[in-house]
Amino acid sequence: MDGKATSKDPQVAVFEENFERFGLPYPTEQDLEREARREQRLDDVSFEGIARYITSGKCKNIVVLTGAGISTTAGIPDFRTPGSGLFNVLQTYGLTTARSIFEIDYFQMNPKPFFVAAKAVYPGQFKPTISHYFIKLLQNKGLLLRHYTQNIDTLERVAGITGDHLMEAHGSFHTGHCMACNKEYSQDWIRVEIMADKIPRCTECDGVVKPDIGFFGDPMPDKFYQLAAEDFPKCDLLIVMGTSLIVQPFASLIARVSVDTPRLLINREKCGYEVHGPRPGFQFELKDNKRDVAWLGTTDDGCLALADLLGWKEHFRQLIENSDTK
Ligand code: CNA
Repeated sequence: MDGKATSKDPQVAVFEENFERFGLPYPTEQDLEREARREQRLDDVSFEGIARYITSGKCKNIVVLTGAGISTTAGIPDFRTPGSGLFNVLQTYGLTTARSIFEIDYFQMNPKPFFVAAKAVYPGQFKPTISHYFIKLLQNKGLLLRHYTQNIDTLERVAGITGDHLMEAHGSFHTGHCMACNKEYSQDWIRVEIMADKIPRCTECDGVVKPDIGFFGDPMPDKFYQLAAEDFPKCDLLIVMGTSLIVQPFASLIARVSVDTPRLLINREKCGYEVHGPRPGFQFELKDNKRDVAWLGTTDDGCLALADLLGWKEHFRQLIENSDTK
């Protein structure tokens, strides 16, 4: 994953080059004007308006973007929530930013905080949340074009969202590699070491074994850009849940849908005003806002409320009831 980027940051140019290289070029002035001239898609710029749009038959390709906030009710701490975030846990190690634990230079110097954090989010200990099942419900209804997640906890897979509908933008714990000799290790082998509070060490050369999750400064996988180029031009609703929209280039995805595409944020607080993409971040307060809606509260409550408005309450209940991970 790449880090927080400012508009002057040379990293932003690198992301843009990659989006362009994989087929999602920066829009021209004319493109933006054409998009802006299109008819407003929501009959009302509200949560209810979004629900009516989903059931209107005009909304067929929903892209969902998520972050750590959809997994906090599963018991996995996020980075930023005061008192419970990994941030607080890691202050024990004298780190001033949670980001340090996912920085390769810091990891090479001191891998311990990373493995403490990894233990907290390691796959196999947690169950998906209502929010994960809502995304699965969108898939079952044939409306989910893709779910882009920043999470590394693999709970979307546990909820049954299939690999072809999923982009794990920051990698996963599925495999790991020795930092010195590149020997591959399985998730199960690494799990045993991490759960025993050990730093996993290569059986061949004693190098540190790092799970294959993206660190700050690691390039995003090509697949991330390829899928974005495929998905964003046809996305007709963007749902963003449980993320502070700080990490780039993920955050810039909200600016890759056309300027007439409705966007719904379900989160504890508003965010995503400045995302350094080709189009504006969220513009909830703009006088002539035609498409951005914020629902504030927990993502689980937001998903339940939306399912209700959509008339999917019973389907949703059944899906959660029938999941074998209850
Ligand atoms: P973040 O920066 O910690 O932001 C989380 C956001 O979600 C904040 O705006 C919170 O207020 C909000 N939030 C937390 N809980 C809820 C809730 N129940 N309902 C509604 N909103 C809530 O996390 P991001 O995902 O934006 O940051 C990206 C990093 C965090 C990624 O690189 C992840 O890999 C990394 N991370 C992942 C996990 C995981 O896999 N579960 C856990 C912690 C960190």
